[in-house]
Amino acid sequence: MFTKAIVRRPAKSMVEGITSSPQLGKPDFEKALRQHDAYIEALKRCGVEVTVLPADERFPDSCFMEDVAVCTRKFAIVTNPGAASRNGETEGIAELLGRFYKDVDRIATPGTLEGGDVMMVGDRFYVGLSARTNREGARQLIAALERRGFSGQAVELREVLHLKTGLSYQEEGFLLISGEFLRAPEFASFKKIEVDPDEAYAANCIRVNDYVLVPAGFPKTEAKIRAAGLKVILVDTSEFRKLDGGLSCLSLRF
Ligand code: CIR
Repeated sequence: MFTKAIVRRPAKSMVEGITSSPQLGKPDFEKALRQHDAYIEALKRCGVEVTVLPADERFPDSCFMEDVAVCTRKFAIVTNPGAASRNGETEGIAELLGRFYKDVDRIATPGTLEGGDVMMVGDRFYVGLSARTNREGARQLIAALERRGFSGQAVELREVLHLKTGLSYQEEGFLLISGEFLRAPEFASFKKIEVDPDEAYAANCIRVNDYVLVPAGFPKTEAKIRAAGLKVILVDTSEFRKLDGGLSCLSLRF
């Protein structure tokens, strides 16, 4: 059960954000703001109280709040983003999380880690080894989890930006899964909801209490999620997609 979420408003500088999909064009800032409003409303509809942080123009990607921390039911940990232009986004995050948690840890250099690489499945955590999260960062996170009675394992990834770009856990055993992860032995025992390659972006959905937030415009994936008996709220994220950002990236949920 999630009771809280933290989001950061998009900055005008988001048009300079990191992207591997320049062919989608630059994000439209005004439209991104309206989509962000709708995202916050969707989280509220799921029953969470949303803390909205002001935009930080220094960091074009700072609306992708998920990457600066990992929040669990016992503790939170501030990450150490592997993208140089994003590393400073962690400034002030320990103090912010201290308002909600007694126990706030951190990932330290030479470890790098971004929250998009961390998937929580109950008390087990999967940590993607990506261009942003290195082995040392994953090792530190898993050690921090184990000290608090959780467990974790590292997962190699090759094709996608973050682990949760390619898969996302929807509770009740359901795993939305695409591309390189379909045949990965780590995920063999889940009830897989397979995302077709032409809808790969929709592999990043978020389960928030009774609902699954699903990006608008991916009808096959939406239908499969509904067919699994899950309740859907559609949220348009077209402007964030232009920066490789999905639904999970836009918030911390705990
Ligand atoms: C970046 O490349 O860091 C941003 N443009 C997108 C971050 C997406 N975050 C996520 O998948 N958790």
